[in-house]
Formats: sequence, C-alpha cells, structure tokens
Amino acid sequence: MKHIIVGTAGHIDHGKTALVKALTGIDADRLKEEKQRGITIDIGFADLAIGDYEFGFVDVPGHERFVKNMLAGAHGLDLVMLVVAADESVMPQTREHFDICKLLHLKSGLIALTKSDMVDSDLLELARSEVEEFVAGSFLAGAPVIPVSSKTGAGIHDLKTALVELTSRIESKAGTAIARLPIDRAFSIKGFGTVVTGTLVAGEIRTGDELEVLPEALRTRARNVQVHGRDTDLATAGQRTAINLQGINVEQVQRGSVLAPAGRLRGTSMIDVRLELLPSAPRPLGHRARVRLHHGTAEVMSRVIVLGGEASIQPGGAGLAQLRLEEPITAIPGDRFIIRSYSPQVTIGGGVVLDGLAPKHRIRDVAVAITLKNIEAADAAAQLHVFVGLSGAHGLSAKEIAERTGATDLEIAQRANTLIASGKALQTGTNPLLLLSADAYQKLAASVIEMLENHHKREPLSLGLAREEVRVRVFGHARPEVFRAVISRLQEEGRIAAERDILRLWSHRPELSDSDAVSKAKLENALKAAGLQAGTLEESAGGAGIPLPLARKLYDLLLIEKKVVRIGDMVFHADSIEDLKAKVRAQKSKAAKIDVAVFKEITGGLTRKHAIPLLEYLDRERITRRIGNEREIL
Ligand SMILES: Nc1nc2c(ncn2[C@@H]2O[C@H](COP(=O)(O)OP(=O)(O)O)[C@@H](O)[C@H]2O)c(=O)[nH]1
Ligand SMILES: [Mg+2]
Repeated sequence: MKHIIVGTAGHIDHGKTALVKALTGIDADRLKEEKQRGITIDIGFADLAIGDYEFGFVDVPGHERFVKNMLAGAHGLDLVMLVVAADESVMPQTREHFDICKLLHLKSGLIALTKSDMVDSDLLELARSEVEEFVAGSFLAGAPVIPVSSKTGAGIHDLKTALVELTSRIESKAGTAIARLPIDRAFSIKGFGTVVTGTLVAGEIRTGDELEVLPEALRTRARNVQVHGRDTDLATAGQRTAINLQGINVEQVQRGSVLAPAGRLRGTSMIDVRLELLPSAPRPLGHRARVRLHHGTAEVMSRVIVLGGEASIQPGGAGLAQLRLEEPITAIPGDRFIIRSYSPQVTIGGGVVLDGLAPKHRIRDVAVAITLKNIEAADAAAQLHVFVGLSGAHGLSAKEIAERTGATDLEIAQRANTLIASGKALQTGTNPLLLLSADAYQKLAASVIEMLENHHKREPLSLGLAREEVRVRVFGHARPEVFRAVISRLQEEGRIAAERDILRLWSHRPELSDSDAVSKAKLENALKAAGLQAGTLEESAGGAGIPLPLARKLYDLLLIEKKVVRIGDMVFHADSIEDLKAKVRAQKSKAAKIDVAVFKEITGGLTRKHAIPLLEYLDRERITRRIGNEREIL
C-alpha cells in the first residue's frame, strides 16, 4: 500500500471542497459554521483508496483570511490539486496558494479546471491556456490540466486516473525516519482522553510507543492509533493519523506542536535558514524585520537577522538568515517553511532550515555564512562533519547528533563511520558515541604539547605535569571522554608519554646536574637505610639534608625508575618491599595463615603504625587475603 497525501489549493469558491466530495464522497467541511456559511474556514480531511494506493486528502480554505489555516495543511503534501474555476480563472489566492506550494518545494501535482459545466468550450480552452501560462516554469509545468464538474461528475474519473498515474511516479515518505507528526488538531473524547491528529510526515507510530509532545517536552504514550478513522496498530509516513495520548490534558497540546519519539528531538528558538523572498513581496526584508513563520502546523512570530554581511534580502532574491522565534518550534535541517508579513498578512517568502538548533549569531559574523553554505552544499555525512566541527572541543554525542539532524541511530552510525574512516573525526566514546572533529583534536593536541614543552623548558628536572593540571588548563569544561581520548591518542602517536599521573613529552628525559645526581643517590640511600620503618618524604629528605622541592622531583624520578613505593604517607625503598614480600611468602611453608603478631615478629618488631598499612598493602597486592583477624598467604 502506498500512502499519499493530496492537498487542494486555490481561490475561495473555486470548488475545492466540492471536488474532494466528488472524489471521495466525504464532506471535508466539518465545522458547523462551515456548513452554515458554505465556506471552508479550517483544513478538512477525506480519504480514498484506489487499488494499491491510499489517498489522504487535505482540503484547505481559500479565503484570504484563512491562509494561516491553509498553511497548517499544506506542509505535508505529496501532491497538490491546484483548483481553478473555469469561469473565473486565476485569482489572488490561486497565486498565493501556488506561491506557497513552490516555496514548500512541492514536486508533483495537477490542475483541476472546475465548474466545467458552467462554461462553453471556448472559455474552457481559454482558462486552460491561462492556467498553463500561469504554471509555466514551475513544478507544475506540463502537469495534467483536467476539466471537471463536481455537479455533473464530468471528468472525475479522468482526475482519479491522473492521480493514480502521478502517484505511481512519486516516492513515498520515509517510513524508516524518525517519526514526526505535526499536530493540526487536539481534542478530547469523553471517556477516552486527549486525541491529536495530523499528517505523519515521516516514520511510524505504533500503539504503545513512548512519545513526546514538542517543544513542550511532554512525555506520553500512544494509547490508541487510528488512520482515516479506523483503529490500527501502526501508522506509517504519509497517513492521516489520530493518536490517543496517555496522561496528557487537552489544554497541554495544540496545533503547532509536534509528536515524535520520546527523547529524540528538542525544541528551538533559533534557526539558521536559506530565505527566499517572493518577487511580489512589498519590500526588502531588513534586519530585525518581524515576520510570521509557518513551519509544519506551527505559526510563530519571528525576527529576521540577515547573515553574510548583507543588509537586507530583496524581493525576488534569497539569502542566509537567522530566525529568532518568539516561541519555540521543533525543526531539523531540510524542513521547509513559509514566512508572511506581520501586517498586512500576506505570504512574502519561505525557505529551508539549515540548522535547527543554531546558537545566536552576531549580525556581522561572516564565518557563519560560510558554515551555512557548507551545510547547504553537503551530503548527510558532510553535514554531520560541519555540526561536529561546530561543537569544537565539546564534541558531539549521539543524542546531540539526533537532536541536531533528526537522523535515526542507523544513519548516525553510518555517517559517523564515514567521518571516522576518512580521518575527519575522532571517536572519543563508543557507548554512547561521542565525536570530536579532527580540527578540534589538532588544536587540543597542540595545546597539550605546548604546555608540556613550556613546562620541560622551565623545569628540566621535573618529569612532567600532573594529568589533572593539564586537564584543567587545556580542557576546561570539556567532557572527560574528550580529555581521555586526546591523551591516549597522543600516546598512540608517540608524541607524549604518561607515567602514572604524570604526562611528559615522549622525548623528555629529566636532566640531572652533578649535584642533583648526588642528592638523588643520598635520598635513595636514606630510604634504603630506613627499611620498613619508613617515614614521609619530608622526613627522609630532612634526614638526608635535601631541600623538599628538590626531594619531590627526585622522588618522581625514583618513582619512574620503580625504586620507591608509596604507602599512605610513607615512602619505602622498593627493595625493602620486595624483601618483605619474599619473607611473607616464605612464611607459607610454616603456616597457611599469618596474624599481626607473627607479622611484627618476622619484620623485626614493627609497630602498628607501620604493620597495619603494610599488611593492607599486601592485601591489595594479593600477597595476602584478610580473613577475620588473620590473613591467608596466597
Ligand atoms: N456548477 C458547479 N458548481 C460548483 C462546482 N464545484 C463547486 N461548485 C459550487 O461552487 C461553490 C463553492 O464550492 P466550494 O467547493 O465550497 O468551493 P471552495 O471554496 O473552493 O471549497 C458551491 O456553491 C458549490 O456548489 C462545479 O463543478 N459546478
Ligand atoms: Mg472549501
């Protein structure tokens, strides 16, 4: 089954609603006021199955005052039926609706020349040629023009045939994408709760799915799913869908919100866009112009910030802009939108979203324009590269990629692999995924190297810098994964070495002066002499007559040479500890277990101060294992 959404478009009273009824038998005017006045105020719906095709019709109001409602229906269309009455031909809302279809980049459709019963064949042909001229050069150039009469039924069969023919050539909406349902109606049914309806523009929604109403970020669940008024377990892209939402009050949702899988997307108040202004726009669009943005079913007020150093966008022209929204929406790159002027309310342009979660740009920021042009020209992987680049030292996590691009997990993994394989990004975390751009890595790596170089120059005797100091000074608030990944990558590249918690350049060797070398030997001897009755570094240094700052550096060197072991505050010579281990192991031939008393005895009468930390150290080293008050020798 192929699911196709067909929208009407055209001037008021040209017979849109009558045509939908002639095709489907359904009166899409559902409001009482609509029926009384005989005019369409809000969007209405009907459906029709022909063979393997299921058509969902969205009938829109033609009246100038209700274009905002028309826009709530025009966003998810696969096909448009441009309705032009043969007796009146092209009228103002024929033009405005058609402009909207073009700005939304609709790709397919036909023209229904309605009320064919009201004109003679000459007038009909005149209307046909006017319409053909009107659509010349657009996506409807060469599209079928079908004379119909909803009154007599003439041409309705031809129209159906043409719809089927066009549909066979249309690609269905992506069912594998992340589900998005821009809500066009929300109401409550007694004993049932809140129901929302809309065109499922991408993905699938199943009964029981965890969903989220955005941008309000309300978590909910699909309690019941209906397509064209019939219960189903699964709604798929291209279907008119109604969802019964669990735990949501009808006051909490309205037209304009979006239903999506829980935790996948995020609301935004700032979008970067490519904006086109219609040639008919009354004036150029300058900085801070206030416009109405129509995106999906949402209508919000917005300020326009023209980017790329331009002062304005001219009628008939296009440019890059940031839209600063007065209320949040939910947008991803590639979404189309319409803008209308605040007053008078007319359609002046539209465009495409390039970055749905944009940071605030300064007006004269030239780099932004370059970035946006890169996004525009990029395929999906290259687009991800730009977003990863923008995240700098922060890196971009799988969740952030999903919010920024609207991509599925599979798409994210594929695009990430492409970037990693080509060396454009580094994978700093696997589960969850975290990407760092190669540029950001180079910058961070260079800072680390520079910091170590300076340190080695300043303090040739010192082994290196503490990891933590490097982290705080170079990585600031970066994620710990980024720090770890950069350090281990630098190690892999053989540029730095990490010894315990000390980082140094790979090539760095501490330079000992003759007198320092003597001091080092003195310190080592002092430690050796103390045996197991070790003191703190301060005490040992004092005893050997070495100033403490020097002793600390010498201690670092001894640590690298594995000549010292630190237990708590106490610094032992490694030989003393090795002796001790040998003694304890030898004890095993006499008894399987050892207690504190025996331990003191074999170590030549150690006090508790030394005995207890040493025993605990042996436990950690798995020489012994504590069982109650005794220790098993392993
Ligand atoms: N004679 C004739 N009248 C029509 C035809 N289609 C619509 N009408 C009439 O034109 C008026 C407006 O039709 P409607 O479908 O409400 O127009 P809409 O505003 O475009 O939805 C109604 O009175 C219809 O009965 C047609 O094919 N032939
Ligand atoms: Mg109507």
